[in-house]
Amino acid sequence: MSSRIFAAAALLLTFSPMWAQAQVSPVQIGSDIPKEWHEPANDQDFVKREVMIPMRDGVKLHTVIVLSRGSARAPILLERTPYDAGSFLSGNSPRLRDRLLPGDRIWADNGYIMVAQDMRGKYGSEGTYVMTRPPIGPLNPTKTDDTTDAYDTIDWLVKHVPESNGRVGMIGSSYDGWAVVMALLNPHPALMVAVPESPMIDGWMGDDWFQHGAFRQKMFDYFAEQTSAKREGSAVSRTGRDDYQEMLDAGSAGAYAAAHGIDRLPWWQRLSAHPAYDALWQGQALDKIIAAHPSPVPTMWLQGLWDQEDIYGAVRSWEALKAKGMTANNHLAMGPWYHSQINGRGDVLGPLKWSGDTAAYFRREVLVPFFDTYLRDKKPTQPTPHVIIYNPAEDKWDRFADWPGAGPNALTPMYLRSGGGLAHTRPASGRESYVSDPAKPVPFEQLPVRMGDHASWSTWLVQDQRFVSTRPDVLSYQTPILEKAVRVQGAPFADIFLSTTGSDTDVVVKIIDVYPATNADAPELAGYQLPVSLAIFRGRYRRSFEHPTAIPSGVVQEYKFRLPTVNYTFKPGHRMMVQVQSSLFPLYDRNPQTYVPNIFFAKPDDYRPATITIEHGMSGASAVLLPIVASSTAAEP
Ligand code: PG9
Repeated sequence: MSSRIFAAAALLLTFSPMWAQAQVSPVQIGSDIPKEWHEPANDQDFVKREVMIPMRDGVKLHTVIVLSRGSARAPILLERTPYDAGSFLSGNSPRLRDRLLPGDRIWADNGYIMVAQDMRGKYGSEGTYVMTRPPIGPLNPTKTDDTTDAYDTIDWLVKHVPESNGRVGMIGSSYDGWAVVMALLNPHPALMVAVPESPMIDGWMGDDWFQHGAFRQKMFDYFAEQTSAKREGSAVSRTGRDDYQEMLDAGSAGAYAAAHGIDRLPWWQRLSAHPAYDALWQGQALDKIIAAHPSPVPTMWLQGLWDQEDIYGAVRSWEALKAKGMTANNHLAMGPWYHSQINGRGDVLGPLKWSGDTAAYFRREVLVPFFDTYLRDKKPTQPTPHVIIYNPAEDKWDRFADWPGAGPNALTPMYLRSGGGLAHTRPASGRESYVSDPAKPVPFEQLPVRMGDHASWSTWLVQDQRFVSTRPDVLSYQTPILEKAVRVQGAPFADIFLSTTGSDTDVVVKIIDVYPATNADAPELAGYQLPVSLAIFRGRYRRSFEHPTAIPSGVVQEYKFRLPTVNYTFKPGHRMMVQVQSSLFPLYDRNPQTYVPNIFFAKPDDYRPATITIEHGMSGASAVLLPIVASSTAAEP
C-alpha cells in the first residue's frame, strides 16, 4: 500500500462514527447515581444512623446516632441543637475519634452512644423554627415546645436504639444548653442526668441579647446567620474593617438593622418591640421557670468565669434551685473559660496561662464521672463536688460544699474616693465629673473592632483595660499596693450614686486586678489591668426593669446592680481597681442620654453629650460591694 493510501485509510478510521466501530454494547441511559450507596463500612470502627424521629404532632426531627462498633448496653448522650446535628462528625476517617471534635472524643473513648438532633425547622428537621421557642403557655399557644420534643425524642431513642442501656444524659452549650434546660421542665423518666453548659437562661438580664437592658449589637450577625435561612445564613456584610466606625456611622441599632435588612426578620421585629423586661422576657426566664418546676434529674450547671455570651444564666439557675431547697442533685461548675471553652482546650485564656488544660481536666475528672454515676451506676473515685469553681489567681480548682451566690455572706463596701482612691472607709465628701459623648463612646475592645473575629471576641473580657484607662471619660479608682491577699467568693455588686445632665444613661462598672509593674516571668502581664468582673446597666431601669423611667436631670440617683460571680484572690503586690464609664461600644448600643420611649429607634438628635457626676460622700457613697472572705472556704480536693 502506498503511503498515501495508508494515510487516507488511517484518517477514515480516526473519524469514523461510533456506530461504525466494532461491537460496543450501548450505554444504559439512566442515572449514574444510584438511589443508595455507601462505601462498605467494614473497617469503620463506628456505626452512624440518620433517622427522622416523629414528634407528637407528626413533625419529624432529623437525628444522627453514632456509636462504636460492638457497643452494647451503652448509655446515650443526647444533644439537641439549632446548629446542624450532622456537624459533630467531620472528615472521612474510618476511626470515630478522628471524626470528632477534640472535646467530644472522651465520650467515644468511654463508650457513649452520641446522639445529635436538629431542632424543629432547622437543617434536616421538619417544622417551623422559632428562636428559643418559649415554653407552651401564654407565649406559645401550640402543643409543642423543646420540652415535648426532648421528651418524644428520648422516648423514641430508648425504644429504637438496641445497643442502649435505656438511660439518657443530656449535654450542650449555649443554645444547646438552653435545650437541656427545656428538657428538664418535664423530663422523660429515662433522662437521668443533665449538664447545661453556658445555657441561655435569660436573654434580657444577661445572656446573649442584652445585659441589664443594654442591647448587644454583636447579635446582628447572629440574627442574620440564624434566622435568614433554614441552614446557616451569612453574617451581616461589612464595608470597612472596623465595626466601631460602621456602627457609629449607622446611628441607632434600629437604623443599623434597617440598613442591613435585619428589620425584615421576624425575630428582630419581636425583640426590638420589647426593649424593657416585659412579659416576653419574663415568660422565658428559665431560672425562674425551672425553680417553679424543679426537676429530680441530677444537674450540673456549668459556665465560664469570663463567658462573653452567657455569663448570667447557669449560676442564677443553680441559685434559684438552691433557694427552693434543691441541693443534693444540683451542682455548679465554673471554669476559667470563655464561652463554650469547656469543649475545647483550656490551657490559656487570652494572655492568661494555666498550669494545665483546665477543660480537659474537667471533662476527664468531673464531667464523665458525673454522667457515669447516673448512666452506669459507676461510683466516681471522688464524689461530684456540689460546687467547683476555678480560682484564676491561684491557678487551681476549688471545691465547695456550698456557695454563697449573692448572699448570705455580708458584702464589704470598697468606696470610690476623690482623687482615684479605693478604700474600706466611707468618704465624707467628694465628687468627680466627666463628659460622656455619644459621638465618642468608649470602645469595649481595642480598635479596630471586629466582632466577627473569634479570637478577639472570645477574649475581650480579659483584655488589658489600660487601653481605655487614660480616657477622660473613664474614671479609675485603686487601692494602694496590697500587703495582704484579698479573697473574694460570690457575687459583687456595683452601688453607684451619680447625676447626669441628660435624662438617661448607661453605667459600666469593672472590678480589676492590677498586676505588679514588673513581671520577670511574664513581662506581657506587667502592670496588666485584668477585669475580674464587669457589667453594664441601662439607667432607665434603675427602679424597675419592666417600667423604665426618665432620669431627672442633675439629681443624684442610685444604680445598684449585680456583677458576674467571682472566686478570686487579689494577691499581695497587686492593687484592686474599679473603673466607671458610660458606654461599651459597639458591643452594646449607645444610650442616647436623652430619654426616648425605645432606644432601638432613637433619632440622631436624641444623642447628646451629658456630664456625669459620680458622688463620693454626702449625697451617696459610690462603692463596689465585695464578697470578701477572711480565708477561702474551699475544701481540699
Ligand atoms: N450564645 C449563642 C446563643 C444561644 C442562645 C440564643 C442565641 C445565641 C450560642 O452560642 O449558641
